[in-house]
Amino acid sequence: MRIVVLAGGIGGARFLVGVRAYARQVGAEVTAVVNVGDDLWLHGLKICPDLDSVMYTLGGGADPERGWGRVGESWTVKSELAAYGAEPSWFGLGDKDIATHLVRTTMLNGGYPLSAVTEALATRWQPGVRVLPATDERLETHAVVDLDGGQRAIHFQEWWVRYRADVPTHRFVFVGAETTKPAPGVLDAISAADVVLVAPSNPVVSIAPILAVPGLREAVTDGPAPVVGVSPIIGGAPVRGMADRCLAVLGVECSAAGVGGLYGARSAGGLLDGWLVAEEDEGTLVPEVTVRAVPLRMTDEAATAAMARAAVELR
Ligand code: GDP
Ligand code: FO1
Ligand code: CA
Repeated sequence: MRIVVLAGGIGGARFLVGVRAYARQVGAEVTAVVNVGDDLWLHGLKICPDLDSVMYTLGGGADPERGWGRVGESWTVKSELAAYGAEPSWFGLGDKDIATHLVRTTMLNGGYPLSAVTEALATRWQPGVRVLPATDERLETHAVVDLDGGQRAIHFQEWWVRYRADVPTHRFVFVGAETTKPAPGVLDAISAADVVLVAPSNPVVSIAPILAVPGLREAVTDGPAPVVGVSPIIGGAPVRGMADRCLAVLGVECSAAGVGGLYGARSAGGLLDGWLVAEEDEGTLVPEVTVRAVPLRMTDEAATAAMARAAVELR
């Protein structure tokens, strides 16, 4: 069996740990197609938060409390940058993490595409699943906000980290998306898949930018594989993060039904055939989508593998 997972950062990464465990039980191959809309250039370095969350988490090197960056991190470079007054001061790079960005940036400057760089970095981390960026090209999520008396578009990281999503926001824009194409391997993986899983990632700023890559959404919706999503919202709230604020920008209710409806039924021009919701959300209805309620808290690998199994079996 071949499983493709559309994934953002922490929710995607933790889900992939369970999908990998399930895949080992049944002898399946897993390909993760990961959001790049959060990516940014900082201090001359290319940072890919969601790809790194996936790689570090699957490789056993992620910080479990923060959910991003490396475990056992030190912050010498960050404090040295602060001593120079180097901006932005609101985004902190750890020393160990910086090594990743140095290797990545050197390879990108040497002409390698992000997908090849990601594969090279994975040689160290051995994630056990194929990790592909959604696209090799620049696609940046920006938020259109009211700031300093005017309307401005700011980078997703500035919106999320600096303003904590707490600024009047009109919409999100996936800058550059229209001229990107899926990274090598993405369309082949989708067309060869037996099932496409949508991880319990932020639907607005993790999954939507993946689907904004021209041709990618169509490959999923028009492809042979059933599409099953897993709700990141339990009992009307995100398990962590600020998906509630992101959904509010779209005018979508923060609930399993709200997100299921946002994705919509594949049979009605949307994305999903199946929608896995939490036990707490039993009775959730999404028109023309098969909904099932199971435990959805990714507390450990076994619990998450059971989620992956339930998702695959919903197809
Ligand atoms: P980010 O890019 O680091 O923000 O991570 P993602 O977009 O991949 O995932 C963020 C989402 O993961 C949030 O909306 C959370 O609600 C969701 N999430 C985190 N832990 C859990 C969990 O244990 N179960 C479920 N169902 N969702 C979770
Ligand atoms: N999130 C923060 O809240 N503050 C930070 O200083 C920060 C630094 C950072 C550095 C590298 C990296 O890969 C991720 C980092 N994040 C930080 C997380 C990042 O903002 C994530 O994209 C968001 O949490 C949403 O996906
Ligand atoms: Ca993200």
